[in-house]
Amino acid sequence: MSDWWETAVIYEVYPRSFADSNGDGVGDLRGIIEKIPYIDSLGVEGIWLTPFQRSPQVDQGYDISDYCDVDPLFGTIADFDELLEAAHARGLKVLVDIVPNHTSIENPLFEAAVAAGPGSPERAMFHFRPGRGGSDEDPPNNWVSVFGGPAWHRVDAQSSEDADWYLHLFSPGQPDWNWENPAVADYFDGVIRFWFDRGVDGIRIDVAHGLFKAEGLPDSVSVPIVIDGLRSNPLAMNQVAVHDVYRVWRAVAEEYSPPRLLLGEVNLEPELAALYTRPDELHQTFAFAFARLGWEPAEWCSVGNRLEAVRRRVGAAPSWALENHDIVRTVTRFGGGGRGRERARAAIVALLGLPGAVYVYQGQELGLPEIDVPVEERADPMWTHGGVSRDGARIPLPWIDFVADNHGFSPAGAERPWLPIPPGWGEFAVSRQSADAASTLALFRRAAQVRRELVSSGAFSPDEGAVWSFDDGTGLLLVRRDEGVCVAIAMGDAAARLPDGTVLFSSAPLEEGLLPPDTTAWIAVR
Ligand code: TEU
Repeated sequence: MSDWWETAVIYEVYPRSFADSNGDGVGDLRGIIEKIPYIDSLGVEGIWLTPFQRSPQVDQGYDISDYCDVDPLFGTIADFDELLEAAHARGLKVLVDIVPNHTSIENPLFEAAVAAGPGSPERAMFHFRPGRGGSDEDPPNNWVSVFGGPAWHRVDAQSSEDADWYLHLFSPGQPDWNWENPAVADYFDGVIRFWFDRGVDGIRIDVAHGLFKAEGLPDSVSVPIVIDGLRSNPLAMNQVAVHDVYRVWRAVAEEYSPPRLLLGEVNLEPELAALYTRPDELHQTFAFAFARLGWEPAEWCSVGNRLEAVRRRVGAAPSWALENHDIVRTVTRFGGGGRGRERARAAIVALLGLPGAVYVYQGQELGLPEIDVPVEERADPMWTHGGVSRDGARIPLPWIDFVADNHGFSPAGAERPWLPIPPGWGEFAVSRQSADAASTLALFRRAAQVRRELVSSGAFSPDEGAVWSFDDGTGLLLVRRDEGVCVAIAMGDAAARLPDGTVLFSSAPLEEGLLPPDTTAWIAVR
């Protein structure tokens, strides 16, 4: 028997930007409840909700001050229960985000730690250290934060008695937990049980490769690796002890019936991420090496084969994604304009044809482009701390064509949305695309439907393998699946000859055995 998540298509909802029911310009849980029929109409198996827990919103909710409550900005815990019930009534699974690497400076435990002073047991739940030689200016070590700038913040620059700094791998509003302290593990045991007991089907674990830091917090001797503006410090991530945490969490997930899904955001190369899906750890991790790629066929192919080699060794199928709230939208990454849109359509159809789970980010089904948000409107702390702005992938969804009421994102008379809606957004509106058989939304719905039929007819085995190949001459990328289906993507500038077989689905009409450029087809090859 395979588990539901092995072949599921999951829709990522970023609550701030999905639907605003109360007119404050920020999306909320009641907005999501109203749109559950829409999510269901996409043909997906479930929803992943990014953080809506209590938070001062320094990092749009990834700075959680109470892990077991809903932020008033998004609603109440009763709203959450209603959302869960409404989703389950339609057979949709619900995943919530858990952020175990760091918390918020407004977490009462952190506030208590600050108040208790240097050397206290309260401070031992975090990483407090005096500056180098007790210095006010020189932090305890040379680590930089993922967003930029030092990874340390002085507790109280005014105090002569308190020389401590605290560690924050992300913004200063997000102090890191000290996972060496068993009290932290106990606290999170309570957190995951709280959500499992409420009936959620699984959790997405933020920065799942974080948690532990190298012993003694030594200076970093290498320059951090910077990918898309994010700094990666090997001493601060991927420490071996983190695996013990997931062994414990896996046992907890399996106390429930049915067992709850553990999905890790492990932003590491496939061979390292693989360790997190050993049989007694997480069920899935995102295929990150793939998620950030541009329209680069040779790269797709080599990453695809590396992920396949890992799958064969470890057993867990990849979880495919090309977009999320941190990544530039595919339409733009793949070249922008009409061609970028065609490629984004080809790409999502390609993902839906692959074995493994598929994660789709809200708006991807509408072909939304990345937006260059005016500097004075940017809200992302990564931007404030010197990195790139991720706001352009977080613009509120356009539900209706009319400009009024923020394109239907908000009710009548609402405040302006938390990020400005760009001119022309109505072109992408759900109402408009629902009525157009040629739209990206209509294509997505058809592809998800055909995938679902193929899954139920047994054409997607959860332990299925695939071989990726790319022909530079023809521009054709082929993914040959064990179950006799081939995913073909024409990634070059000319049409490519299709492999022999029956076409099961294509992202655009085919001509005489030829796959036009920027098109994907699924072909039954036997
Ligand atoms: O992003 C995680 C993230 O930025 C890391 O995986 C990073 O790429 C890695 O540590 C570099 O080594 C998540 C959320 O998706 C994002 O929105 C948050 O800002 C971030 O965590 C902090 O909670």
